[in-house]
Amino acid sequence: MISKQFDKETFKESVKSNVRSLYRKTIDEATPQQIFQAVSYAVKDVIIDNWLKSQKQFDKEDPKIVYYLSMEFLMGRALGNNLLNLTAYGEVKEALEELGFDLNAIEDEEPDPALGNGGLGRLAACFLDSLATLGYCAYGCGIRYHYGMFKQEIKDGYQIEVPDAWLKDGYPFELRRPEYAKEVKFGGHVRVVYDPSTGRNEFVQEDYQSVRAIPYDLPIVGYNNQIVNTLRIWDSEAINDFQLDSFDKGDYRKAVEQENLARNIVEVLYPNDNHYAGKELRLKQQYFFISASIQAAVEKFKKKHGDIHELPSKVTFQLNDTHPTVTVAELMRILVDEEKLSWEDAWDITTRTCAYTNHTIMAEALEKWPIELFSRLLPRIYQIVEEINRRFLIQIQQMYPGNQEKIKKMAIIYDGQVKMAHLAIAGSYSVNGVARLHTEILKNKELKDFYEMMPQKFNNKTNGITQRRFLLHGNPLLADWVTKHIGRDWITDLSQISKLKIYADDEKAQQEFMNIKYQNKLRLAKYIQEHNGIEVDPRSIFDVQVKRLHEYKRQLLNILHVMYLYNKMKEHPELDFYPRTFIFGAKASAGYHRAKLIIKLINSVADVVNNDASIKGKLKVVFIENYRVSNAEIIFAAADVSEQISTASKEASGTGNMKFMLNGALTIGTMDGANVEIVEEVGADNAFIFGLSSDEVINFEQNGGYDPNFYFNTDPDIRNVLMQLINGTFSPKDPERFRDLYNSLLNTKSSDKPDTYFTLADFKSYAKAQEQVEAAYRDQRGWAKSAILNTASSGKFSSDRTIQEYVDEIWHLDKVVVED
Ligand code: H2P
Repeated sequence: MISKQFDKETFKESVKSNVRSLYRKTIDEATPQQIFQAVSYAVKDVIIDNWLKSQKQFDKEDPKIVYYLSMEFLMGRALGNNLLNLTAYGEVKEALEELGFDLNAIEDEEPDPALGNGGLGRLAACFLDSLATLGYCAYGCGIRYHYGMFKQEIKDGYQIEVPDAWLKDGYPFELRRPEYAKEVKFGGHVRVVYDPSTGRNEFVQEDYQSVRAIPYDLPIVGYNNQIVNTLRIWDSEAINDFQLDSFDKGDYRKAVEQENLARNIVEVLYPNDNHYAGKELRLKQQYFFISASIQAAVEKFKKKHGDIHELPSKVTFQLNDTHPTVTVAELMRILVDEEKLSWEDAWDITTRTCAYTNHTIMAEALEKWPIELFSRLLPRIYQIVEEINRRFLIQIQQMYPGNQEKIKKMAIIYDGQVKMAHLAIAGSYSVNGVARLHTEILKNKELKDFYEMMPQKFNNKTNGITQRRFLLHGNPLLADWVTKHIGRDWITDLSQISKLKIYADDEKAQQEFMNIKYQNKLRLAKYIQEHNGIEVDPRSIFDVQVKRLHEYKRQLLNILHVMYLYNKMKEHPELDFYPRTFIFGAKASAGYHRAKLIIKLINSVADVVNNDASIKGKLKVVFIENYRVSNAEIIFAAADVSEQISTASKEASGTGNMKFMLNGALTIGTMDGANVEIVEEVGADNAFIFGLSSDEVINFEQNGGYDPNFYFNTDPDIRNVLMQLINGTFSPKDPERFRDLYNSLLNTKSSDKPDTYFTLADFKSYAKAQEQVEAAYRDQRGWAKSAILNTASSGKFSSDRTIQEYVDEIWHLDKVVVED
């Protein structure tokens, strides 16, 4: 593909000339960062050709478009991924070698665009990759945060948040598109004017502040198909920069305010997942990017189509969680106020255009805006939500006459609050969960009333991940091995990977597979040595838990078990322990004190364990600083064991679990989220399942009966580990340091509700499953077989499969082929 578009020599010239024109340097004078920039611009040049071609083809064929609306896109680095998808990686690597550069080192110069927190944002990124690869026309719409997810530094075992100025050197892959700027209005009040000529009331927003939303487009390169889609992230600028005439008119304050508003809106991503903080600026961010995106989408539609009623057949707005839910009201505003449609017409169009994905059942994630804030910031939008609510309540009453309970539970506006999930459900034609179990819980519990009223809207779309980033790019050794055995088709059709199953029992294949794992463990061990100064044994079991730090994900259970193992080793030096390296990577939200304390605990345990010569290096604990997409690729490739140990029912799906599986790690996990489907695919013999089921957890939640003290009183191992949290074993200078964690597990003080994550209930079955892990690993052939079967059974978990299901069952998009 690449040879058709450029040859090596042209590419080399292009890199040289970029260095010259961008930096007035020759390539031997340029810094590594400058080389990265020059190479990226050369690659962008190639992408632009395909981008233009794709747009022409879209123009010609006029396919239906999905707008994936998301506050977060956790893209990770683009250079390597773009080269792979252009199928130019090898040739560019060679070209750069000829210039004296190492492509891997150049890739490391790229800032990791971290415009997301965790799974939700990374899912959006995988979806864009799959949409382009499958040949569907799609826009990602989001925010160009100037500071994405913070950089995590570990100082004295504690997390420190450092701002991540990812734009400071300029980001070569983005394209500023001022010609598509949109105005977005906040505040003021709405004046109702009767227009006798039409007999309609017109709603005029006055005394508002506004900002100009400027789109920046990032190319999303499909794999080997010349399709390039667009991720459009919006920046904001003041409408009237400092103007003297404002000053004269006494509007000085307003001018400054608008300037500040514009600056603040896109400044920073809220570092909170599964948690709603109720901050005014967050609602501003939401309306800002939604208003701009919907305006642009409607405008684009109207360029080609005369009748706005056709919108649902040409456009879907997919709401990634409730964060973009103002879409429902903004589209109504455009249709009613600007397109002058009747309410009924507008509602019909809106509810056939919007679709909503739910990503969590965590109560603290539910967005509920106080009416006062919502109506002050978005006065016209609030009026529209009120009217949607009024009509929705009538519908509920018609269905359940006299049932006040239903109104209370389902109203969009209730108790002084605007409930975004209810608005999303009322305004969408599809409501989906992200794994089968999660969708069942939505239908039978969390959203039961809505499901009973409108069952036809509900459906499941089990998450997926892109094998192109998480195998082809992240694990080149295994990718080559897979290709050698089954050909290249898996790259765009992961179901093909099941062909590897016939090698599971083959001794040579097993050895090769384990040898590749070993090479990847060496690569990670080197990274850990360089970044943590800890030496780990690549022959030990690499047991990994990487994901955001949250109590429900239960990193605490993991580290308590490490403490328990350590105690056992000390008490029974005669026992034969298989060497184990427990690897953690996690960011904690800045204000989430308990999560940060868990990080400190992990590091404190690491300090003691790693420096205790008596255990002969058989147990190591590593906390990898600043876990993010780029180091994730290295980590997944090197894992033997994948820790997926959330409290059953709490993890909607998980996607890290899928990345581990693809790379041949065996799961130790609860029957939660997509783990259920993973085990179904690979077989229970090739995973280690433990703990309460989601039904048991829900039963405890509804009927009580969980008493952590029972475990504390009856199990000496558990008591011992818990006592170590408050007797200074891991914090000799401050024995009280981990008291809060102790309390959280036993609830002796903080609240009368026992630990809602049921950590102690699962402790012993977890420890038992870990014993099985160790026993299984001793049988190297058996382990290799299971590892191969994990990779071979991961076909279902490609985001290509997920996207095709969205297309078939929700979006109904048309496939586009770009011809030469
Ligand atoms: C969330 C859920 C995950 C899910 C992911 C994508 C919000 O991600 O908790 O279970 O897989 O969305 O649907 P996370 O916890 O990683 O921030």
